Amino acid sequence: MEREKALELVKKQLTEHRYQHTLGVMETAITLAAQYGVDEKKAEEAAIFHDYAKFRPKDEMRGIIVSQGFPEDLLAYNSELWHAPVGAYLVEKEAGITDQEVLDAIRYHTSGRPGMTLLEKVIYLADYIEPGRHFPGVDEVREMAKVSLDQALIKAVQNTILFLMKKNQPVYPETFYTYNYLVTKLE
Ligand code: DGI
Ligand code: FE
Ligand code: FE
Ligand code: FE
Repeated sequence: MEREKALELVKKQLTEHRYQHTLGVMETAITLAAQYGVDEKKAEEAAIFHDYAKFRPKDEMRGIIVSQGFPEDLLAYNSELWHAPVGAYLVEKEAGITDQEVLDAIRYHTSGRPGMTLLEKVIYLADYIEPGRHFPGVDEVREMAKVSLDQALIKAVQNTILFLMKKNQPVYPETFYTYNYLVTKLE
């Protein structure tokens, strides 16, 4: 889909702040894609749509997770996790995106997954380091991203887990599996 058309569709789904975040993820994802040999058009499309479902009502998201047979253990964890798989579903249904690699990059942008593709890594990382992000440690990850996609990704996943644990929040198992996969692979 053309960038302008995709942005028009997604803008209607988001707040202005979240739309600006999306533009940041788009620019960052294209840069990372070029740097690490990933299809730039797929990176652009996945980035534009990655938070498509962010503001859907919880009841709607819960219903989609159940009816589509998505992992129901999601329902026992933070509802912030739900917009990723639900987004992949709605982007196909409502925006007509059919590229499974793009849809998977949306599906796994919050938890990652073992065996994640380069495109999935690019979207996860772009979401974490886009210029609008200001949390502690983000500059270090931005610097690492210039050198190693995997090292930067490990740091991002690690920071996310530590952040949740410091707040006594549960961590979704898939997030731990992603971390274990990334560090085991590098040994
Ligand atoms: O949608 P964004 O805010 O751009 O970013 P995101 O989709 O990466 O993450 C959304 C939220 O999900 C973020 O506030 C942290 C939370 N989160 C990420 N991984 C986990 C998680 N929450 C729990 N409970 N467990 C996780 O593993
Ligand atoms: Fe998100
Ligand atoms: Fe993220
Ligand atoms: Fe995001």
